[in-house]
Amino acid sequence: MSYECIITAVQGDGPRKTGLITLNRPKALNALNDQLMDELGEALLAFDADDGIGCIVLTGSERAFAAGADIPTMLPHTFATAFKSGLISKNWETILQVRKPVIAAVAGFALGGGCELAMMCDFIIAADTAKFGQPEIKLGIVPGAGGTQRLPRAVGKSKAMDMLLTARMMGAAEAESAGLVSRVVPADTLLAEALAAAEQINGFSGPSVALIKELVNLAYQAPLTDGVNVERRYFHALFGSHDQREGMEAFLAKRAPSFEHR
Ligand code: CO8
Repeated sequence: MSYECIITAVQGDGPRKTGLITLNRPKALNALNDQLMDELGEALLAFDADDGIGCIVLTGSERAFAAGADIPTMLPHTFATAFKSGLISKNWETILQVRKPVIAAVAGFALGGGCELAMMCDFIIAADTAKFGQPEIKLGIVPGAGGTQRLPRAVGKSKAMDMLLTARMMGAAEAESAGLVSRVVPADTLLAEALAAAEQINGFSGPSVALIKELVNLAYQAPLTDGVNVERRYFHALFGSHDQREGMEAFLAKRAPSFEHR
């Protein structure tokens, strides 16, 4: 598949590979327009449907993961056209349909819709150059892809209010201490670190991986007791899998497991 606003590649040496998606509108700091979001949605669903892919890494350039939704595209809209068209691409939340882990590898700016897109990934590995922010207030609008909802859940109310109301950017170290990103690495090792994390996940049993993703996301939606009950059912269910027996037998035999993702 050839795209104009993203680049896709398959990476890795193991039996399950990593789908790598690179946002590629360098002149606009990877601003997220309809075409880019439609291509991204298509690429994400294609990797999700491919049994040879275990994990997806989403990245941008050294200068920007993405500097937000495309401002020239938004400018002419009225309330009526924004509402009717669903401004902007229908594919803004396709990433939430993906059942495989999606790791954001963020260097440079992740602003507005770029920060929201990174927060829709399962975890964020940041380069020490990363800068996160929700500067929509400077444009006379509010975030539109979950920024006011996911940022407080990630960093707490006070810091989220500070960032959303003052439009200040948060550097990588602050983002890590606030819990927005899982780790910070030197910029020149960002992609290698993200691909290594993906490779590690690719080696585990696919059903375990998919269910852990589903369960952690459930922690943000369900009351604690309901989440724990669902977790217990999935825990029991995996005793019907090949990979449970293989994983435990391999541990006791002191050998590496050979998972078949079933
Ligand atoms: N949209 C379009 N083009 C952009 C964007 C953007 N968001 N950001 C930067 N660019 C372009 C600039 O216009 C410039 O283009 P040109 O060279 O043709 O003039 C080029 O990228 C380089 O940018 P700068 O010259 O400004 O570079 P600087 O290093 O001086 O500054 C910044 C970098 C700080 C990132 C600056 O460009 C900036 O502030 N950008 C805007 C950031 C912003 O406001 N983002 C939020 C946008 S609103 C949003 O994301 C809402 C999401 C809603 C989703 C709803 C889904 C349903």
